[in-house]
Amino acid sequence: MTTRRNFIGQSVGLTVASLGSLPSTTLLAAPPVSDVMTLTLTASPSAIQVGPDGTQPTQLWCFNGQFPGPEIRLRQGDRLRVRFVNQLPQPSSIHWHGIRLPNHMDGVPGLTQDPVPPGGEFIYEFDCPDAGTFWYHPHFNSAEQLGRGLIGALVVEEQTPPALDHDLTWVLSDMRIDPQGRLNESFSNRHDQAHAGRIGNVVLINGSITDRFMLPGPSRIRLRLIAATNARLFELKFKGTKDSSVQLIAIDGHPITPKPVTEAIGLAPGQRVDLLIDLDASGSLLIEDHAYPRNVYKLAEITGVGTQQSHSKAFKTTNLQLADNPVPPVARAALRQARSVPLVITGGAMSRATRADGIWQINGHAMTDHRREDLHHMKPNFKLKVGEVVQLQLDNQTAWFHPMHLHGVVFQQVMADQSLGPYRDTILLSPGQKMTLAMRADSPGLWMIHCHVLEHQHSGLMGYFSVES
Ligand SMILES: [Cu+2]
Repeated sequence: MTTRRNFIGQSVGLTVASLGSLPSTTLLAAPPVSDVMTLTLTASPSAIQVGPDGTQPTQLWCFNGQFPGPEIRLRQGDRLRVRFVNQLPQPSSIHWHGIRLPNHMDGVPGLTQDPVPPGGEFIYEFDCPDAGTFWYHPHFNSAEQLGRGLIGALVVEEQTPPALDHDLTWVLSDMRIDPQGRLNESFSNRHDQAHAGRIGNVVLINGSITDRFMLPGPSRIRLRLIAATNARLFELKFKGTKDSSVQLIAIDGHPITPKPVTEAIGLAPGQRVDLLIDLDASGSLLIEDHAYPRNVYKLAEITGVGTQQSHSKAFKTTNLQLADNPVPPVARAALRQARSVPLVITGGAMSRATRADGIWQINGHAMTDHRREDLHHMKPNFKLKVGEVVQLQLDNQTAWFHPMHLHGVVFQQVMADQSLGPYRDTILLSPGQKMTLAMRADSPGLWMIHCHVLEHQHSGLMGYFSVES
């Protein structure tokens, strides 16, 4: 079994995180009651150690000098006000992935705002209507800007957060570095664009290769996983000691009926899951990633240490059903009458559809940049009225995986029996897969639809839809 302590594929030992250095641990601390959370996020270059022992600090781009950027935590219904300062050598922006917000706050240069130039600033201000696990990142030259480290967690807590021992966030990312710790700067090269994207050789949890976490047991843990990689997929298997259990409680921020995790959980770039882990006093939970069968590795091990009077014992048999978010439901009748919109994905290696203007296409069109001049001659992929329900017929005619992300909305997969799957904002299409999504347009504006493999996005796999009031 490979671990992450060294470059993936090499054998290694263990790093132990003492309890004091656990990343992003909140011990039942309620956030201060506030209606508006105000902060500044400054994007700038920083050198941070991300590689194994013996490597040099890696030259990254960071929010507030941190990698990942600071975790933003606020309460459902609260307003977030962020002063974004761009100290990068190129334009940038911030997109608030999964947050249902007004279009002009969505952070997409050329579509919802002008790019924020080097030395420039922009104020983002919006309410957070949904509780859940979200994240933020630039939406300009994304393959490079996220690949250099500009990612961060955005956690919206429930009005009455459930009683837990620990509420942990793990921002999962990867980096492509050399044995000295230098970042490979061949961002969005043609090979990565046409194949599976930029997959790194170190996998990081909250920016660290630490793979062992000790928690006082027994304990009940909410673990928020955010796939913030450029391209790497995860297929996580959980192996717990007999009195430990893992339940899936939310997908892309939105609650589901809790269900025991009995098989691998897939997590593609952009996606999130919330897990409820009951950890025995001296139990342990091993998390392995099986996404790439030739490179199975240990992502992490969580171990219970000592004995504490935990909430866990009492809560162990209780379910944790989180309250639904205020998403307007898709009515059955509306869905039956809904228009079908085809979204055919073509291109990539092993395809004859690869062309000079872009490697990938949606309905035959490649959108490769966020420049306004590019958008002038690009029509929206489809147009909706506010409140309109639509069936999106996705058809992946390529040999590659594509996690498709829609801005400004959540959607549900229409299953074979016509039932609707969980709310999501990003869904993974397998090679050759067809899929129907039900979606209701709620907010006017121009909204992106794109692959969250950022090298695919950069080489054509994006478009947009308009919602008119
Ligand atoms: Cu893709």
